[in-house]
Amino acid sequence: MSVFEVNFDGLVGPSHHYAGLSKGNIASQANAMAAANPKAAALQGLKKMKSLNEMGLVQGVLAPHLRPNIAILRSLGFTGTDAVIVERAWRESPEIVSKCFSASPMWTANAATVSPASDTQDGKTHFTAANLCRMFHRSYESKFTSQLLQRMFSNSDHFAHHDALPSGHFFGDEGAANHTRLAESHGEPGLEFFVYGETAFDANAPKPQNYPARQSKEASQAIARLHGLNSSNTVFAQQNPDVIDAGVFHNDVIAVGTSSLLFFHESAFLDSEKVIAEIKSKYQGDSFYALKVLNSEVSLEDAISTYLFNTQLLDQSAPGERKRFTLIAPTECQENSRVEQYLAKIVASDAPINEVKYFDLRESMKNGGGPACLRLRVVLSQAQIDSIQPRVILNENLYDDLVSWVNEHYRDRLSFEDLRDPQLMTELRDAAAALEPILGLQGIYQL
Ligand code: SUG
Repeated sequence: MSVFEVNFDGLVGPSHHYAGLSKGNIASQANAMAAANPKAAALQGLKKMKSLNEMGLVQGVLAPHLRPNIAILRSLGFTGTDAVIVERAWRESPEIVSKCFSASPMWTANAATVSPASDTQDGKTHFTAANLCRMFHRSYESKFTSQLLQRMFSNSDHFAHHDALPSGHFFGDEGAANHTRLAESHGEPGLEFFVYGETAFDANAPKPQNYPARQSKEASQAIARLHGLNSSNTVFAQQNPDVIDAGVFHNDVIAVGTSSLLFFHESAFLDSEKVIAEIKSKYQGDSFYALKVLNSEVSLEDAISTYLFNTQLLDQSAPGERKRFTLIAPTECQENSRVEQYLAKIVASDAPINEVKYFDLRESMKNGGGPACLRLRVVLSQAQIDSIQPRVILNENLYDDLVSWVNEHYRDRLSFEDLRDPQLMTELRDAAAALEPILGLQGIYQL
């Protein structure tokens, strides 16, 4: 039975804007209040999805969330009609309005942690929606994310769903951005590698000083328990607190891995040698390759500004063949001569990355979201794929439908001030209503 690593990319929502909402995320802070182009953002994301599909990969789509989230504004004491609520909230706190309009669910690497059937005790694929409780504008995503995942992956013979972990920073969970699965091939039992930013229960353990550690060890351990993993197929490692303070707010900004390859910066983990030794001791197979990038090759600063590690690694090898991977990188990597030269050197070397493809994802990058942030990986067998709603799997028709939908419903300029325009809310709701049948998800937005 064929097994695939399916990338479910977040479709960028029509309220995409820049508001500097994420402390510790340098790009988000730097671009606060710049005008965004939601149409270009969505089309850039769709182009990446189409290209991966054309490379022969199974490509999925995750629907955007409905914005603004009026229920949250009501829960904060704003009353009246929906338009009045937005206007009142704007007058008191434009920041709250922005947070309730955020298109942040586009970064689906933060939607959930997923453990494939071949790793779990009961042989089902497990999903835990991330609570994202460290950032208010993301903390209410998990409710709709859970509903969406349960609707898409509804066959209980194949899939098990868990609620997001309890809120509060002790169990801060940012999903697959801090979770990597390593295995000889996607279909074989794998090793699940969890990277956390702090041990929340231990006040004396190392922690970042300036920026929040968004993932706790306690949260990662809870997810492993929920998913029926065990000590032989898990590794827990602490992210280096200094890199969090330098702007690495998720592990996927400093490391990326899939199947037999882990590509990481030397400063990524608190004790890299020990971490890699533990992975090697638990990994089942002979192909594991740890590709460490030294600071002298690519500085931490260049890694963060170009998102060299927020790239997608695609295992392109046929069974039994020598491993070869394609790297999907943002154009920012190409524009930095040091990073571009490093990548050219790697491709020419014996390391298993054989090709780099660059994509313009500038609109998402300006909020700190690169190629890897935009996708949630779900390893699925053909039988599992056959069990899910087919309109969420990309093909030429769906791509064309989504491009037409974006062209019809999205603005090409959205500034912070525009959020108070009552017409915008109508446009966002019309767009959501038109999207439901395109993705075969009628009623999902309960409009
Ligand atoms: O959570 N940015 C997101 C970026 C998430 C990137 N995801 C991964 N690395 N997997 C965040 O910080 C910025 C929103 C704003 O400022 O308007 C934001 O939420």
